[in-house]
Amino acid sequence: MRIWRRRVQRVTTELLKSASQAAISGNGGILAGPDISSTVEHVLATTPFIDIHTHLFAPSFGKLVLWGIDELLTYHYLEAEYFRHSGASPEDYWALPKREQADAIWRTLFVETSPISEASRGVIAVLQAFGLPTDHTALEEARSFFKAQSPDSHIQRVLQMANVSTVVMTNDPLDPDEFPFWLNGSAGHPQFRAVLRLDRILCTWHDHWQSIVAQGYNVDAQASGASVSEVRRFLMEWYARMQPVYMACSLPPTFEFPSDSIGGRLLRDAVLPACRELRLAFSLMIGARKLVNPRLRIGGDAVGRADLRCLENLCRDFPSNRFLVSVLSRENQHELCVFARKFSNLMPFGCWWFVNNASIVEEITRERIEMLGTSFIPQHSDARVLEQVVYKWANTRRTLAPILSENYRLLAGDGRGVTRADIQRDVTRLFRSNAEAWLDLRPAAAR
Ligand code: RAT
Ligand code: ZN
Repeated sequence: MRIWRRRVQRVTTELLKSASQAAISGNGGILAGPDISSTVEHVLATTPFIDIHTHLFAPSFGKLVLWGIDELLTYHYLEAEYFRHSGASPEDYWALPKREQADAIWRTLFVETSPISEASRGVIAVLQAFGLPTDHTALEEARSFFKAQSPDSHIQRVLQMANVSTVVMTNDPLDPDEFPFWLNGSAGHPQFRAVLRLDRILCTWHDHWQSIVAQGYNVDAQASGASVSEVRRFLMEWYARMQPVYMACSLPPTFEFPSDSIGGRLLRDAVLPACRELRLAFSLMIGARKLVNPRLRIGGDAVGRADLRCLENLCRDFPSNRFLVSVLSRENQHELCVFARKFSNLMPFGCWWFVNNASIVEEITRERIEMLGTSFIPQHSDARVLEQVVYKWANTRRTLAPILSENYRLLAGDGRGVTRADIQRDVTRLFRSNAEAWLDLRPAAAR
């Protein structure tokens, strides 16, 4: 982070110099070739992102708020890598207290090997950002540092370091750990906005319909009779409580629409009408094959290629609904761009989980720019541990810089010079305005 700040200072000085030269030569602020990259870097560094999908929680969610080195090390992306490198039995690992799990991961992935994977480099980048040692002795000092932080000021500092203005949470009204916080009314926070997540309703109804009954709604195992209107009432009441900025569901690659399954009916007859009435977008994250290795718990999901005709059908048959979509399979990315060109009620977002690696992010982002210009949301962090936003957003800015610069140079070569104002407008669109147009970010009082 200090490196990034120094870079911003250097780039600012260069920009001031070239701006005064441009004024003297009277070229209307058109950037000369060599100034394009430095301007892009500066604009990327100074424009705050709206992080439209995370698993972070506002400070009022107590034990659900994850931060600090032990949480960073036990991130499920790293747990999966740990099992691979160590050959340890998952059952033995799960039996350990968190601190010992973190010790084991540190030893295996950070001491006995070089932390060069995307997720392990992220931990190193976080240590570096806080001015902590990054060598194999770093763990204890990092623990003392994070222990000494007070949560509220630490949260503010981290969001500032990542230059993120708003984070969107993932809020499951049927999660027994989470819903008491909502019922106690302790959830509001201007920078942490809610999302009404519906996986348990749309994907695993049979395991969860009784929890909806327990909340006072008249639904049954087959979602028959009054169930659809009761689910709709459930959504409206949770909307009033959470003030979500959209509704969402993660779906398997086998997801089809239309479908006579319970999930298909509830989506068509309860969720989509509620989204229309509330003017909320519906987010589909498609492609996770749940628990292919259940011994790895949350790290045990894999990926599958989906048939995106489900999106074609949704976007065409429900033109008054808006769909925010991320797909997990690399093979589905091009198709998603094609559908976005056909349907303006479809907004591609983010490079998710197994496609959130610099090489694949670069490929996807280039493709999106070539096919969609600036009409997409390039990234979300999917952070689960607070400090992850620092490295995830630094990575995004680093990957975007050469891609945008190259596109502006191509544009200049084709005959249209670019100004700083052009670049700022485009980056603002990618980082903020597209999200502002698709998410209901108004404060509760203004709804
Ligand atoms: O990327 C992840 O952390 C996954 O575990 C999933 O949570 C995914 O992001 C999702 O929201 O379903
Ligand atoms: Zn997620």
